[in-house]
Amino acid sequence: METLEIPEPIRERCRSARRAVVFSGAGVSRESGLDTFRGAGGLWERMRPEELATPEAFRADPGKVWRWYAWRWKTAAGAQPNPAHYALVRWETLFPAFHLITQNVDGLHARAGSRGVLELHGTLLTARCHRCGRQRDMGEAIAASPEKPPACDCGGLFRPAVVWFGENLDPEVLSQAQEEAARCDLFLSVGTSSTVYPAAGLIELAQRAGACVIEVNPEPTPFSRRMDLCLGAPAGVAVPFSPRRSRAAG
Ligand code: BV8
Ligand code: ZN
Repeated sequence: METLEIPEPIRERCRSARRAVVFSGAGVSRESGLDTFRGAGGLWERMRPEELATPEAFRADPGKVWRWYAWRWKTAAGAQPNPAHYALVRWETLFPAFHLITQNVDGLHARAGSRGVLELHGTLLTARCHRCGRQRDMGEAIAASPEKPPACDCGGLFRPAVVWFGENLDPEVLSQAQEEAARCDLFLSVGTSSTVYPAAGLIELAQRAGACVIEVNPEPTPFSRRMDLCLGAPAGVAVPFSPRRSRAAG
């Protein structure tokens, strides 16, 4: 079902929900002017992930990987949060417990005002030494060395503090995300192709927990057929109009 109409039984489940989880992906930032990864016009249409978003790629050509992330950092720094980001800030106040879990590395949820965002795939805003783990501001690192990754005092190279393919997610962030997905009663998946694991596994955890699971995406995903509701619209349109807990429901 691809509609913005929300059937009454789903509205009721949203109104009575006590633990809500939102799981977001690149589509949420599309209306801020940032490219998605997959799908029409996505970043991966022009380049292969294994050429850029892997530790092997960084070892083989650190300059190429650094310049790509410098470009993405500049694009993200110049972008503004959109109505979907702002609507999700309000979601914090609508439920007794609320968690925002994102695959995005652009920092736009926090810039909109969301608190305690669980960033599953790290952040583009921080650089980290690949050898000793020292961290510094990504913007400063790019300004100091725009063409190649700057060297750390330990002799290692700085890289973006994101999670590349083949790398483990931060175990604490992942386990908190899994815990919240497994005990929520409302789960909104928004702007994600739901193809990258273990992140996409959160949807299954919420389904197994019996949560009401809603997807917001103009295109179908591998999970669409198993959703309680699919809203086939851009995030900036659908999220602000998504069902909320009404005052009357207390
Ligand atoms: C790991 C960060 C252990 C950096 C990214 C199980 C099964 C199969 C494969 C695996 C598996 N477990 C692990 C794997 C391997 C791999 C994986 O998932 N591969 C897939 C692709 C087959 N996973 C890993 O490697 C993970 N690590 O498992 O560690 C391990 C250790 C050693 C060896 C093996 C395993 C690490 C994955 C982290 C990858 N990091 N990026 C960076 O950003 O550069 S991935 C990248 O995809 C993105 O950054 C993002 O974080 C992630 C998810 O993408 P989406 O956010 O969903 O974006 P996408 O473009 O795909 O979709 C956008 C959607 O928006 C579309 O559906 C579109 O229709 C929609 N849209 C468009 N406009 C709008 C919209 N929606 C709403 N509104 C709009 N306006
Ligand atoms: Zn170092």
